[in-house]
Amino acid sequence: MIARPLARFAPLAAAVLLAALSLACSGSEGRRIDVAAGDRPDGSMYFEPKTITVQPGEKVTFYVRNDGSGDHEFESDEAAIEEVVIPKGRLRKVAWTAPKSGDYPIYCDITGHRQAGMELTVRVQPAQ
Ligand SMILES: [Cu+2]
Repeated sequence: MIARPLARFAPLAAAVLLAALSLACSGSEGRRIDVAAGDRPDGSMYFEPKTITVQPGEKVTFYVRNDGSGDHEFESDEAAIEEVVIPKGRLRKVAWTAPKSGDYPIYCDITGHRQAGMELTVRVQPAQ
């Protein structure tokens, strides 16, 4: 049995707990977006998916996994994402807040990689 003074605060405690839980789940990370980086036997390279759609001002965290045979990078001058190196076989989290509407490239800046296909497009647009 809960003592009366405590029972009075139970709804408040529940609300605080719920708020803390929802923070832990959606959190400051925002939406999780998985991205795979890698290369194929024919020498071509990729980011998957090729196109990602987000809303202006949306907070997201890219989970970039390097499935390739060497190091790769994840960056964008246009979208203000500083270079992050993802070693072979590793995962790196990149937190980012989407800018104003538009299409922004994200790419790997290691020599030859972008030309080999390591570029994706982030489309920033309001919810439909
Ligand atoms: Cu690369």
